[in-house]
Amino acid sequence: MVLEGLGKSLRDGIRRIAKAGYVDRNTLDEVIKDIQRAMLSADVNVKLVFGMTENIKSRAWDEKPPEGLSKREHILKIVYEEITAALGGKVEAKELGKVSRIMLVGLFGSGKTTTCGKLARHLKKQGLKVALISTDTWRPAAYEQLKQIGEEIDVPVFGNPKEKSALKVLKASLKEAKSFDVIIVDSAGRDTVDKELSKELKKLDKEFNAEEKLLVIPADLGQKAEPVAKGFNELIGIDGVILTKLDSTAKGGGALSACSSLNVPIKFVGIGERSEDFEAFKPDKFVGKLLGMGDLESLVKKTQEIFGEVEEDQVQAMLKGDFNLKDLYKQIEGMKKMGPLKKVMEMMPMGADIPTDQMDMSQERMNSFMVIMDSMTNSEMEDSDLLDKSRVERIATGAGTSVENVRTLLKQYKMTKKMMKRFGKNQGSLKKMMKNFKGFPGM
Ligand SMILES: Nc1nc2c(ncn2[C@@H]2O[C@H](COP(=O)(O)OP(=O)(O)OP(=O)(O)O)[C@@H](O)[C@H]2O)c(=O)[nH]1
Ligand SMILES: [Mg+2]
Repeated sequence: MVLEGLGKSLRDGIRRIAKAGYVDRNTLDEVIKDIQRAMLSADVNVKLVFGMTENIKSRAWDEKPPEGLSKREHILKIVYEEITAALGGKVEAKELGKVSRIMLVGLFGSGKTTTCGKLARHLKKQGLKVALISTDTWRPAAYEQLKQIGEEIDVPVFGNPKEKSALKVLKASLKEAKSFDVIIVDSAGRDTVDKELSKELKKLDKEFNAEEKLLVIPADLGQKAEPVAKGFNELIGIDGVILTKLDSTAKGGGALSACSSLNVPIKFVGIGERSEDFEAFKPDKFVGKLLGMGDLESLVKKTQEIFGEVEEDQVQAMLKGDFNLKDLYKQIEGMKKMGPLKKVMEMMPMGADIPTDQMDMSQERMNSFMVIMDSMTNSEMEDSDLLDKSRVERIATGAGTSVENVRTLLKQYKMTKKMMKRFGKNQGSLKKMMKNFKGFPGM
């Protein structure tokens, strides 16, 4: 889970407000203290944290709840809004839309090259013909690194590992990449925002005339993201930020709020090393997820992406507990493509509270489960109640495994089904709650 520590503390706070029949000043003060502590340990700037908590306090007691909202719900809404504002909510990034020339810039090791691949994959999935150009003539094997990433996602990469002038590489590559819808240029990093970097980037930018200059910043910089973003903005002017490595730091809150306070929109976040670990950044959704409000929209989208033919009403049916072994089979197939179930569950309301060992499934286990299910008949897959002792024995023999392994699979299936149902229920109450919160952005 991204920003796990911050998320947990914020969820605890929210839960305390939600649970309280009546929110008095003491309760709110205590919750605010917890929120302050959590934000500070996520490296959010002290002034910003205090500003935010002052806002919560004054709004909570001064503002009259809008019609239809209880005082408690109103306070929850205020807390949500103020946290969103602090963590990037001031500037909502516009969709990239129709851009054809994108350049990624940033310091050494910030994740530029990896992010080029992620962004290319993201745009390719929108049906665009994407090409990558490596202009990094500094880092040894920079071209090869991008080339390999390009091969993984099936996107052509242009460049010339033998040429020392970045500008020459760019000029030649642009000729080759003429027929593509979108061109993404990877640039070389430096230790600091210095003159030399500025000179090179300016030259490249003049030639390329990027429509989107995106600054790649690693989230582990925390508050130090601010001078970096400022520096790059002054040097070459940036259109937005891609915040990487949000998965591997507790300081992400600092980086998020730093960009927000500079009025630089965060357009995407990187949440892992794989090319699919990448998301468009929507502050309200992001904070909704942190606060455990779930994000059903993305879940359904992701599920559709993986299961292709599964329709939303089927997802809804699964959430109601209508989930048979065929669905589990498809789910395992999907999981093999996208990583552990845990990630999907994190997108669900309160998903982060599920003990992680309950959903750990190794590749080996997934394979063995699939082999077992391959030995079942169609009607057994549809109705697991048919699986009596003799059928289980037959299946074990057919799959070349033990009866115990077949039982483990059935146990796992029942647990998943139960979990799905539980989430389904949560979703219902969540929707009801959201209905009352008419003012919630994006919900
Ligand atoms: N966990 C995690 N790791 C990431 C993420 N993005 C990039 N990385 C890792 O960060 C390291 C550096 O990434 P690169 O893409 O090579 O960074 P770069 O900015 O191109 O580096 P230079 O070209 O040397 O300046 C690699 O090990 C990546 O796998 C992310 O979102 N999460
Ligand atoms: Mg690089």
